[in-house]
Amino acid sequence: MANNGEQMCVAKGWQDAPLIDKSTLEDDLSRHFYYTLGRDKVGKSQLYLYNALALTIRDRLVARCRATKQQMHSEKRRKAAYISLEFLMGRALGNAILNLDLDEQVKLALTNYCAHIEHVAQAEHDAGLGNGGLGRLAACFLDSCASLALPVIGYGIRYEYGMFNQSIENGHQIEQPDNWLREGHPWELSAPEQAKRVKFFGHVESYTDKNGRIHRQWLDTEDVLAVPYDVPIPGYKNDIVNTLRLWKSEATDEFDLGEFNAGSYSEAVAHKNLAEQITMVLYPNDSSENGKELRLRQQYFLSSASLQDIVALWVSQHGESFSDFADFHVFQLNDTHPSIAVAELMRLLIDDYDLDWDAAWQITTKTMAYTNHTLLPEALEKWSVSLFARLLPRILEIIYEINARFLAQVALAWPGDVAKQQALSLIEEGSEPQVRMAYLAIVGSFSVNGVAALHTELLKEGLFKTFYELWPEKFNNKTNGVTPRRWIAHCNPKLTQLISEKIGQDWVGDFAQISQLRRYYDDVKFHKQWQSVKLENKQRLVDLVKARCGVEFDTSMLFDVQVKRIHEYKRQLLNVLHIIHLYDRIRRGDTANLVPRCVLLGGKAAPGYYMAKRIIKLINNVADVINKDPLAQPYLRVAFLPNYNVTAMETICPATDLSEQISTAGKEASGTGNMKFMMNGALTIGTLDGANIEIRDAVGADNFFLFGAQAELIEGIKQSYNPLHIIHNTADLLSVMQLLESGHFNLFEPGLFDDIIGAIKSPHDPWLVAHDFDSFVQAQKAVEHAYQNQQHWTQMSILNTAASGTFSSDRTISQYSEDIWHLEALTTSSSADTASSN
Ligand code: 4GP
Repeated sequence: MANNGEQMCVAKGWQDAPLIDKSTLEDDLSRHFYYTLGRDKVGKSQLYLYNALALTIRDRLVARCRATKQQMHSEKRRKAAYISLEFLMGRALGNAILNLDLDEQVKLALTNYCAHIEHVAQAEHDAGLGNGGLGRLAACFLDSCASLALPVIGYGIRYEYGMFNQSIENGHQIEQPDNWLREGHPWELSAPEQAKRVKFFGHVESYTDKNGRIHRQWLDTEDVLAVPYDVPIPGYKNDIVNTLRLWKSEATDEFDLGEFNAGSYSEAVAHKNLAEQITMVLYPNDSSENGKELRLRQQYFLSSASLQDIVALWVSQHGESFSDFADFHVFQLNDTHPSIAVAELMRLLIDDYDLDWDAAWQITTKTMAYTNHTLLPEALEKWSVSLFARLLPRILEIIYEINARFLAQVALAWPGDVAKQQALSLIEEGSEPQVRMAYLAIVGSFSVNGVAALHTELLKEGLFKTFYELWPEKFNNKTNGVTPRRWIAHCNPKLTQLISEKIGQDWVGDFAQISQLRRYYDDVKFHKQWQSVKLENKQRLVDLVKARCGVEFDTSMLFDVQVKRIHEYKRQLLNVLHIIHLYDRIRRGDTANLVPRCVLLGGKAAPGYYMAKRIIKLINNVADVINKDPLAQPYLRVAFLPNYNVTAMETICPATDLSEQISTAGKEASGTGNMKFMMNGALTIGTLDGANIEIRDAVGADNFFLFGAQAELIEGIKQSYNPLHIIHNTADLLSVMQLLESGHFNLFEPGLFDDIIGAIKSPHDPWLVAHDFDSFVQAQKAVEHAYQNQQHWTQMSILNTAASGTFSSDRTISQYSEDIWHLEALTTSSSADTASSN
């Protein structure tokens, strides 16, 4: 160290700086408010106060992040990289305050500004860098990795525009750009000196070196700079702060001066614009293929920059020997989106570091692991070979070589079976040949996992059957989880306090302990406390629904909620049919056993997904008719919450009584909303799909409202599916369909729902809406019956929370670490800061 004068000079005094204790928080806040931001008044939006507070908290994160990095890199240590095109982070402030245990100090410091944390927090924009489940899972995983002190770095894209903002106009979804960085993003720190160059276009040539070895060279490329922005990820009260590194694309040169001087201003900046386009916007499609060139560019940009980053760090620390690189690295590919990393790592090792094919392949297949998130065939990404050839010619060559060697293996396993070779080839033949990205991921990875038990089985039996026959050892299940920090401790403080009064506070960090709540199953006093927490949470949701939808919810009614992406397989349509059925009953005066309920739906539809958008319109029209009908008022209220996002869910799930998880069996890979609701004491009405099955097993069949066809029967049902027959033989459904077809919900918009009606009646309806209707209605009746006995309902609610221990992402991440990553936890020093503050 002594002979590195420069490093000494920069780091002096800070290298071993204390982690900044709690007692200076108040002073730091005013310093940032007055000096860093130059303010002396708190504005209406409290934006500056929020920024000052975020910077104050960030100081504490930075100090811990540095210490974590030192530990992570000081010795040879195995690390994981979680590579994902999506991280649906939501807001950072409240979560950071919780994890750093700064609640009290923040409250106190804010009193100087007559401000309250709940209001200040509103100034933060959601970091909506993801579409739905897959992106939010990545965010929960980062929290768990840090909380378990695991050396894991997240790699993603710093989209300028995240998930679009949704508003509802005349019942229709309207999309608006999500300019989330407009007011700055105080959490990130950029590191332009660590930027990487990513190649595109160009062509490939051979050259022979002085030893007579032939190499391939990717030449005349159009390079783009990847600039890292680091977001700190705090662990829960353990002083570990991991990093999420998000890449922003920039032009390698600001602009072409020659052209600029010649007067062609627009041409001069064109290159810059093209480069910056890559990370401009998140693609708003979940579970579906995209096929756009820009998307492939995003995928390669992320994969290349992230791998270069890791390889560069390795080389700087250990030189250019890669013999034990695979012992110290593992790359978890979040779905097929970054699966091009398989070919990119090969390219880096072979072209840049001179490894031969076999050595590079050994390393690649020992470091790559792939998670699949959906069974929907349309989500299995494919890219046209011609696009690949133009955009990434060297990568296509490598994919061809991987394929040739792989097909030789297939030929050995199934001699003479050409059909097998065609079926498994990484290249799908046809008039427009395609690269099958999921196959590339499977061939290049040592681990392939599904995200719930049923999902993994269905992958093995269906989508990836032959791969499973070839490599059964690669396949494993990792049932999803969600972080109890954000999804109870942060979003449901009242429940958190109540639970902690009973079983102590350790459950937040060690969620298996939540099962101790079972002891209070018969405790009537506890039931009352549980109910009053729910009531307060319901009031928060009532306020939100009133403010955002103008609909009056009533806390005394059952809160029935379905919030998630709008997708036909998730069957919001089935939910609407049930709502119409309830309305129909009210109109007929059949209200004897009707339990008054407020139904909330929310979620975004992919902008190009016609049916999903029509379903949103139907929900809104039905809500409108029902909410205006005085007959319905005492029994039924319906709202569609616009712009459903992470922050909205933080108010929704603590207030929910009934969680709707009603996908067609075999279609929802896992679900994670189902887990958030369960943790907060909601009961589930659901099909035997995804993680619902495990939820039901955990809480017991008596505490779960089951309905619908089972996955293994679905194909059989489809063979002779006759929805018209079902409709005519199910009085309730017939009546619902008649109401729908009469135009009752689209009086001035004739024909508006014809396509929806047609889909329900179609013998080819893949979602079997009509088939499951009656079973759904019966299960809803069981819900009503159960809700009438409030004491028993409360007991079931307590049991749901108590049984949710296994759905913590800490459990999931421990399994990833034990079975796939093989990481050793870092040393934590959770006591240090606490001691200094006391
Ligand atoms: C989702 C699945 O649809 C959901 O079942 C699962 O819980 C989640 O991933 C996390 O594993 N898939 C996507 C997607 O979000 O874009 O494919």
